[in-house]
Order: sequence, then structure tokens, then C-alpha cells
Amino acid sequence: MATNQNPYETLAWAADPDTRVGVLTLNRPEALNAFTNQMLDELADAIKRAERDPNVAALVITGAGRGFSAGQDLKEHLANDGAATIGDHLRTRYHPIIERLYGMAKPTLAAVNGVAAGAGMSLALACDFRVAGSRTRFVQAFVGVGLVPDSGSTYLLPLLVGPARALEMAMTGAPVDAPTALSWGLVNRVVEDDAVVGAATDWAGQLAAAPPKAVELIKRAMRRGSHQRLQEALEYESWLQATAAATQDHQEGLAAFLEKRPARFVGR
Ligand code: T3D
Repeated sequence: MATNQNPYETLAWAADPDTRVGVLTLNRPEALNAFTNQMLDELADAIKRAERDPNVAALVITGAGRGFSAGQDLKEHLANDGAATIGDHLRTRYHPIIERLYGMAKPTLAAVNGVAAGAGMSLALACDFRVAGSRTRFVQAFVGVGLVPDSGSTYLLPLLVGPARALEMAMTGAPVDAPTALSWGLVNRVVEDDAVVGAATDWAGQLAAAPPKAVELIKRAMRRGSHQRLQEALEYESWLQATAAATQDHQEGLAAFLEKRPARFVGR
């Protein structure tokens, strides 16, 4: 797709050629952007394209209307006898999205413009950062329909808020408001409701201007850091650092520092 074409029906896509920030908007506001199969297929495609597009250096995901996403579309789930096929549905439709988003080399931000529930919350958790509106609520809605957290929530939520809070959210399904989410580390920033997308895209623009290889390696190191012993983390850091130090961007960063001017990073 050319950077600013929108080939989707349930998503909107826009990218700013100056800042190199791509904004993907879930676009079924009448159902709080609940995920239908069509939307999941389009989302998988859009994330893949954003990952591969050299004109996109950072990705923002948000929702149209008053919500971010209410998770699986329960009406479609019922109509398709989703209970019978839910395991395969998760494996084939949700998992590729979550894995690709979580593993993306570029920075990803969820601009959580309103309620994020069920797998909609999982999608926000799979981004690197979350910017929420002051009235945003996070809901592990699965238990309300007799299900368990999926699409990465059992893995990602305890990492962010700790096991006890994650378990409480999952077992009660009680909404967590934005100030609480901020104090728990579930979101990075809370802003006025109408400023969410602007704040996220501004931040994404700053991240897009950073040296891409270093950003990618930082993400890999931090992700892996919590799963290894200190000695292994030190060794992995040394290996990544040798990779980063071999880039042109490293030389440019040093030259810019010495010449007291802004750096111009090129991504290699
Ligand atoms: O294959 C698989 O199924 C696997 C995947 C499973 C993963 C999951 O995500 S399971 C969890 C699914 N999500 C939920 O259970 C959340 C259901 N929704 C709610 O609990 C509430 O809507 C919210 C807490 C998210 C927001 O509440 P509120 O009061 O702000 O809005 P509302 O009035 O309930 O909803 C507004 C409209 O959106 C309403 O439509 P209407 O009546 O105006 O025509 C409502 O039906 C619709 N909507 C909300 N959530 C969903 C939905 N439509 C379809 N599916 C939804 N999940």
C-alpha cells in the first residue's frame, strides 16, 4: 500500500511522510470497535504492512468514536457458533496479530481513546506504550462471558501490573480507570480525552526520529532482560551493543554531539 492509501473497510490508515508516524484506527464505532473476522484479517494485514513500510518508523493504534475496542464481537461469535471453534479462532486470527505487534522492531503506541475490553485490552497491552484518556477504562471482560483472558493478556498484564492486580482484574472483570492504570504502570501517560491521539502521535514522532537500529535493539534487550539471569543479560547487552556501535547512526550521533548540532539518523 502506498503510505496514505486506505485499502480497508473496518480500519482507517494514515501516515505522515514528515514524521513517519503511521496511525491505524479501528473503525467500527457503532460496536465500540469490536473485532469481527473481517477486522481481524484487515488488522493482521495492516500491521504487517506497517512493519514492512520503510516510510513508517513508528505505529500508533487507536479507535474511532468513544472506545478503543470492546474485544471479540460477541454477536459474530454467537452467529458463527464461536464457542465450538474458539481455540482455532484464537490461533489463526488473534495470535498472529499479537505476536507480530509485540515483536515489531518499530516503536508501537496504543492511543487508548476510551474503553479497552477483552481482546481489545490485549491489543493495547501488546503495544510498547499506552497513552490513555482521562475517562478511559480497562476491562478484562472475559470472565463476564464465562471465558478466560486470551490474546496475550495472561502474559502481558502481570508483566505490567504484577500478578495480584492482574489476577484481580481477570477474576472480577471490574473496570480499572485511567488514574489507577497510571499508578499501576498499565499506561504511560494520561491526557485529556480529546488529546489522546495527538499526544500519542507527538510521542511517536519523537520515537521515529531516534536511531532505528538502536531503538530496535533496546526493545529486544528489554524484552529479553526480564527472562534471564543478570550474567546472561550482561552478555546479551554486550552483543547488542557491538551491533549498535557498528552502525552509521552511532558515528552520526557522536559527530552531532561533538559538533553541537542535532543528529540526522538514517537507519543503518
Ligand atoms: O473466538 C473468540 O471469540 C475468541 C476471542 C475472545 C476474546 C474476547 O475479547 S472475549 C470478551 C469480549 N468482550 C466483552 O465481553 C465486552 C462486552 N462489552 C461490554 O462489556 C461493554 O460494552 C463495555 C464494558 C466494553 C462498554 O460498556 P458501555 O456501557 O460503555 O457500552 P455498551 O452500551 O455496552 O456498548 C455500546 C454498543 O457496543 C452496544 O451496541 P448497541 O446496543 O448500542 O447497538 C453494544 O452491544 C456494542 N458492543 C459492546 N461490546 C461489544 C459490542 N458488540 C459486539 N461485541 C462486543 N464485544
